[in-house]
Amino acid sequence: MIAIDAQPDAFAFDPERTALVVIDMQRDFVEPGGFGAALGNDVTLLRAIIPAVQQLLATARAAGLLVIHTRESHQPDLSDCPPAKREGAPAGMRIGDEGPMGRILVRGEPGNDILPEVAPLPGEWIIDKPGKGMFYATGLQERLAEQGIEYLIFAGVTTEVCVQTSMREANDRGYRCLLIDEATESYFPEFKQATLAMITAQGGIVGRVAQLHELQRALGATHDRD
Ligand code: TIU
Repeated sequence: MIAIDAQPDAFAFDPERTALVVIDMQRDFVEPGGFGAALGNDVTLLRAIIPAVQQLLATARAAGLLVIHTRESHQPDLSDCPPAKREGAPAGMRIGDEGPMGRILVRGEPGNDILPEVAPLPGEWIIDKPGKGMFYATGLQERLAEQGIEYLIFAGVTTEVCVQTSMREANDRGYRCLLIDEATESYFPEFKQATLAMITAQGGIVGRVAQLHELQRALGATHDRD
């Protein structure tokens, strides 16, 4: 077991039973001209975490952790997209509508791809999820159980939507969860800070939060590894 400094207190984990989960680092959320930008968001905030996610991936890969990437995505016929999930956005910006990078949040469209800078390597898991959380309708829990995974380290976007939802789902399923501060971001900086505060309040009610260098030091990586 390894223990690292975290908030509100140390996060102890066994690397052999730990997976890194990178949530939804997709072109549609992070690139200019994508879904996130079309909704009026400033994507430069999200792009700023790309180096940290790259370093985190390098650290996890070097340590032999299971690496999992998720994508928020739907079938082309939208059979896995409940009407309630489409209804909120203005016409032309709904899931399945034609956007600047193809049909919004539809599997196989260019915008649905993971950013090339943080692309999965062969053998890493890619989980397509129709919800904000990574367990809903994905079969992930069974796959993690088969691998004996008990600890999950989180990164990705956006902190208060898909990252937090996935972390809460994981916490309810008994996983011990850690979020890496520099490797997650929101379109709304105050929402990120509020989310970190929510996660770590009440003795770490949803998990723990650590700085990237704490994990790198524990796993024997250097700070600027890429
Ligand atoms: N991945 C994810 O967080 N999906 C979202 O829709 N996030 C927003 O902040 N909109």
